[in-house]
Amino acid sequence: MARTMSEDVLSHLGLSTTDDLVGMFKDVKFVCCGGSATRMENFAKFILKKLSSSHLKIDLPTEQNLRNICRTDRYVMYKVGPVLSISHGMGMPSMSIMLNEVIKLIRYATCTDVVFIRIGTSGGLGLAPGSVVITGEAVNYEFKPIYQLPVLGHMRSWQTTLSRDVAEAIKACALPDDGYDVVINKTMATDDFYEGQGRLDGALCDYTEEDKMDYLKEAYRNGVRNIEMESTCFASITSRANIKAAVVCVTFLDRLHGDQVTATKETVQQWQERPQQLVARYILKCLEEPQGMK
Ligand code: R2B
Ligand code: URA
Repeated sequence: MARTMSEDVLSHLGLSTTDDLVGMFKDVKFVCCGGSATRMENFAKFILKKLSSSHLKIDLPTEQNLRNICRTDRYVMYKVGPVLSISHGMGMPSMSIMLNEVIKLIRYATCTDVVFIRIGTSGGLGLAPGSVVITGEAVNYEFKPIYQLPVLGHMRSWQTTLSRDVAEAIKACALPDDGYDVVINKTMATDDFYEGQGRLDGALCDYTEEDKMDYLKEAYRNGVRNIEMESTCFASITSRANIKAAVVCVTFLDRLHGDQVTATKETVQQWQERPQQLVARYILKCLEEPQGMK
C-alpha cells in the first residue's frame, strides 16, 4: 500500500480499519466473486448448505443469520466460514475497485493463503451453450495476455497470470454425470458487451455481419473459447498482489451462431449454477484435503 493512514476507509465496501477486520475476516481462505448481487447471495447460501452438510468442523452462520456485510449498495458481500462471496458488478472499473478494497481487507485481517475465484457468465465460441470455460489465459481484444490502464498520464500494461494449478484442480472436480463440458481455454475480456464483443444487436453498430464473423473466427483460431468483461483485470490485479486466482464462467450462447441470449430464464438459472457447483466441490476438497490442494 502506498501510504500510511491512521484510518483506512474501504469506501465502496463501507468498511474501515476502525472495524474489527481481524475478528471479522481472519479465517477467510476463498474469495469468490461474480457480477450479480443476487447470484453471489445464492452462492453464499449454496456453499453454506455444502459446508453445513460436510464433516468439517467450521464455525458457520445459520441461513437466517447470513447477512450482507457491505454497508453501501455498490457491492454485496457474505461470509460463510472461510468463504467470502462478493459481487463485483459489470466491467473492469467495477472489478478493480472491488479487488483493491478486498485485497486491502484481507491484508488488514491478516488472512493467509487466500485463493480468489471469479464465478461468472460469458458468451462462448464454438462450444455448446451451458458449457463451462475455466480460463487458461485471459486475453484482450488483440488476443494478448495483458491488462492495460492509464496511470498518471501513461498507459501501463501488466501480465494476466492465473494459477494453472487451481484451474486444473477445479476442472478435476467435474464429474462424468454432470451433463456439460468443462474446458480450460483462453477467455477474452472486453470493455463493452455490444460493439466491444462484436455484436450487431446494440443501439449502435457500424460494421457488417461478415466483419463480426471474421473477428470472432480469428478469436477462435487464437484459442479464445469465451468472452466476458473482467478476466484480464482480475488476473492482473490478483497476480500483482501475489494471490492465486482462477476464472470459471458458464457460456450463455455460442457467439458463432448469434448475439442474443435466447435460453429461458429457468435454463439460464440452471446454467449459472454450474460454475458454483464446480467451485463448491473444489473448496470442499481443499478444506478436506488441505495438503493435496491449492
Ligand atoms: C459477463 O456478463 C456481464 C455482461 O452481461 C459481464 O459482467 C460479464 O463479464
Ligand atoms: N456476458 C458477456 O460478457 N458476454 C456474453 O455474450 C454473455 C455474457
